[in-house]
Amino acid sequence: QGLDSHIVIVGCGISGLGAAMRLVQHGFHKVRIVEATGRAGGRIKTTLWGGKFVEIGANWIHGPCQENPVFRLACDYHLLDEKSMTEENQSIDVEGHPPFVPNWFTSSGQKVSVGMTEPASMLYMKLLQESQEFSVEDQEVLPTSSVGEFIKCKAKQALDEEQVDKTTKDLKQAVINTLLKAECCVSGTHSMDDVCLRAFGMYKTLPGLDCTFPGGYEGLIRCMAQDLPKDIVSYNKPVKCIHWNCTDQNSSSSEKRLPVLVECEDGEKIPADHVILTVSLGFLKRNHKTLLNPEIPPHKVQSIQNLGFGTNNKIFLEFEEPFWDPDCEIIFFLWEDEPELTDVVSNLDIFWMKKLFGFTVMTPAERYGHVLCGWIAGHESEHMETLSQVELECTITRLIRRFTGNPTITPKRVLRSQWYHDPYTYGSYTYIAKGCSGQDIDNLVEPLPLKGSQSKPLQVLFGGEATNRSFFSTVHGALLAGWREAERLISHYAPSTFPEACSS
Ligand code: 6YU
Repeated sequence: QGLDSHIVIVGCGISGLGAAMRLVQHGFHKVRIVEATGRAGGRIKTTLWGGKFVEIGANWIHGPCQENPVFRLACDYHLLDEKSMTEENQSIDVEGHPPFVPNWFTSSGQKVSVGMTEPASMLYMKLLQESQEFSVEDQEVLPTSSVGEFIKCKAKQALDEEQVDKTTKDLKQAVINTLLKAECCVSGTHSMDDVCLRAFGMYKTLPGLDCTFPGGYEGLIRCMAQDLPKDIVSYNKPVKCIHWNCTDQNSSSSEKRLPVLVECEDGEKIPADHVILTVSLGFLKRNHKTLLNPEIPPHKVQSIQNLGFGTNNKIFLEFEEPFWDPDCEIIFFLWEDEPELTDVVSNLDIFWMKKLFGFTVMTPAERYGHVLCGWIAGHESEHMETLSQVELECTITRLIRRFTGNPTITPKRVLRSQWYHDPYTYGSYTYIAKGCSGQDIDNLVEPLPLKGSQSKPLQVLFGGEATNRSFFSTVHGALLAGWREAERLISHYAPSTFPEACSS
């Protein structure tokens, strides 16, 4: 009888697709995915740019090892290159920070040797490591409430204690500022001062040296979609409101028996026994008041508001010739005029570009040519999205000329992502904001109606990247969250077969 349940999945990102695959594999045959846009993948988005595949959204499989379900799927679908699949690659453990070979450039147009930047980089990495070691369970009073304050406070102490000249000290401070801005991109936050110190260790890294998809991340989405029954996804169908605990007077008699009615923007109302909601936390923050009727209970709303959802964008640049070393994998820009330890800029309109910490080099060059991927997080990134293409190109060109000291260098092509202004995402990914804890994620996950209610259970379930306690902000976190909610329904209807409902 359970297999006849009508299940609507809202959102065709990897979480929604993963939930659908799991349900269909277990015999549920009335599963439908409703997607607001005209494509599958959500924040996995590959585009062809000048004849090359570039990733507008997710870039890497973070921690490609057997424990990572995205890696396993990608291997099964033969989407990775040989090197990424080797035992050796899977066993390298870099704890989330791949050891990219760097080139450092300063705002006065100098290239600085790695030897000169290394002491500050090592101090920074040591402090970052320390900031991950506070335990969520530990009740001790923390030195600061945020990761940013902790790193800046400790770094300042270390720099003050050192007997070095002002130039050396300023260079070290500039290195730490650049690495803090890079960390804003990793965490998807405006400032590391907004990221909770107590919960920073909650995010778990997996072994394996991060790898990419030679044919684009979206190839994974295409393979997953092909494994689903035809026409299971309805595209260009934004959901307006999910009516739950529902006794809609206007519905026909057959619809009346179902407790949920999914109202779409185009007027269609889809009756359902269960809905799995996989929209981004950014979308929920903006729309939670109207997306569910009755409204989401106050403690869940509080957690939606408290958890962080920030912006991280990319700016791709293509050059005729590289200005970086042949072995360079990452380029860092050092601003020499910042008077203090900081990861934010003072005037967005004028100085937004100071937040761009640098570029990763797209490798191998035989595949990409000479392409860099710039990274910029926070409100500065949101501001960058509003600029015209011409203004963006002019500013970026000036920036590159200044840092390389080459007054004629010009990128051939510039392409950016604009995740904050995407009306079905509103940002990039989740972070655990100051004052938050894993409890906020647990609150978000809690299905509706809440436990103890007399109504039909499991009417609205919550998936998506933001609902994964250990792997929020990632593709594998999103996939596991989709599977978790599918398994919640499977075990609801066949408790003896699936005693463990929530495994992630
Ligand atoms: C990863 C990576 N990566 C870069 C950038 C971004 C992200 N991530 P989706 O949003 O995909 O799907 C929801 C769907 O719902 C969508 O299709 C909507 O259109 C639809 N929808 C919305 N409203 C609707 C409505 N009303 N009706 C119907 N449909 C509706 N992850 O593993 N590797 O390299 C990166 C990166 C620029 C933007 C990433 C990366 C994040 C993933 O992309 C993201 O989590 C998943 O794709 C989300 O899938 P989903 O299905 O949940 O939602 C210590 C500590 C620090 C913690 N962080 C460290 C990890 C670092 C994270 N790495 C990120 C870095 C990059 C570069």
